[in-house]
Amino acid sequence: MTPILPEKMNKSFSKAQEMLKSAEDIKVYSHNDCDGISSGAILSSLLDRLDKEHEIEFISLDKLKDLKINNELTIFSDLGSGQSIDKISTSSSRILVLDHHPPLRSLNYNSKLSGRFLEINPLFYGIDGSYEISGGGMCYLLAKKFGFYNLSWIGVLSAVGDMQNTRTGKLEGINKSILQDATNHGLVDSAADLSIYGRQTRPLIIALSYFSDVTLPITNNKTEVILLLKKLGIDRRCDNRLRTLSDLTSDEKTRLFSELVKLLSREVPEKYIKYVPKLVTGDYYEFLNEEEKTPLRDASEFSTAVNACSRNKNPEVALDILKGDRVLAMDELERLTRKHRQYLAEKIRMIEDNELIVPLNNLQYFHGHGIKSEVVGTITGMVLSHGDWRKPIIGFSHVDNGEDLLKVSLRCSRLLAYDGIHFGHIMRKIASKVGGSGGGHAVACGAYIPSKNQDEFLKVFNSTLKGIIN
Ligand SMILES: [Mn+2]
Repeated sequence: MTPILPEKMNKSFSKAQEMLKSAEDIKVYSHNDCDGISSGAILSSLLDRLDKEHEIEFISLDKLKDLKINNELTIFSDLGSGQSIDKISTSSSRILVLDHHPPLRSLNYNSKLSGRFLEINPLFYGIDGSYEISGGGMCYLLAKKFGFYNLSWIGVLSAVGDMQNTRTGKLEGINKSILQDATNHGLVDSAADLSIYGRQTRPLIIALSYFSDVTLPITNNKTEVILLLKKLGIDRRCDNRLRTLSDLTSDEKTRLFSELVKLLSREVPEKYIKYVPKLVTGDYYEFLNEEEKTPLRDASEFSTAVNACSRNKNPEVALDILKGDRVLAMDELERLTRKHRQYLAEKIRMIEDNELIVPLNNLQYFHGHGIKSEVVGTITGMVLSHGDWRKPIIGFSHVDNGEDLLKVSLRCSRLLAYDGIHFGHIMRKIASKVGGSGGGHAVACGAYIPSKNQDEFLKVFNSTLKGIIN
């Protein structure tokens, strides 16, 4: 059963549709992550098609409070609900918020404001904003009102970019109906598969060595991967190139699946064994209009590419690609992702060579001296496999804007989340306890805290996890 949009929510989208129709000068502010950039791409494509003059800007959450409203209509996408944007509204302003993060205001808040203010948030209608719809999904629902079903594939990308498929390995709720629009229009193909990152472009021997939820003999060890593939009778090459997951036959995949389940079950504590199959299976989403064996063909790989742009302060490149540029922007994307990969490899080597990971009883952490705060999260995730997968890992890095702020990132094995721990919630509580703010997903979250409170933060975090971890 695919869910139908609640009638009241549908009505709100009709109102939003009217707001768009009657405006001639529009400004869009969208979040500068994969979901936010996808949101911006959907809105910008929609406004192009409606022949509406518009400008689009990608911003981080802390920038919202300083904005000045001076366009006829201002749209906030994938942000706004958690910020006091009502404070920047004026009697002549018209504001539309399309967000899926926990709202500060109630559904009827708009009646209290002098200007026009419409906020649409799934949580007003009992719909989960973490797993059932993303910011891009909200923007697609508006585009759908105008009949633009062919933007649905970007709604799928934004959900994957926002990790909304991580609870079950599939898209759920409204995300599923967006996927259905995309498959019905021949834009996306999806089916169950092994969930190994890099389906289209990453050679299997590398993809398998990056498996990091649990440290296995093959983790960070290509020689072991080659032995494993040999044992399973899976060729690692074809037509003079290395094979990727998408090259495997279903027979080969079945063998690989059983072997991974066996390896994992040997390694994890008893209580996790029931979650093991979930670690190695998940649906893939393939964009049928993209060339095969390119990073744009697979939703997870596409979202990495979008993130590479945003983390290198170049979200416009991703926007151009999402809006259809496959020439100039592609060269720039190629350059950015290469640079991004080199940077990550260099920093991971630094962490390893200097043995920067410090173990505490219930967590482990490192101080990423000189690591850009935009990528400390990515790096934290990648060094998890060099530490102890049973504990979460926290990475710190300085934010270079003069204020003495630390960016904090946490990553952990999905097994901890399957077992019921939500680190995003824990992060939010502890960050605010030490004078910062934060939150996020169950297995990937972050915060900003005052540098001087790093020790306090670690102490509280470590003691909070006592009895929860292990
Ligand atoms: Mn989002």
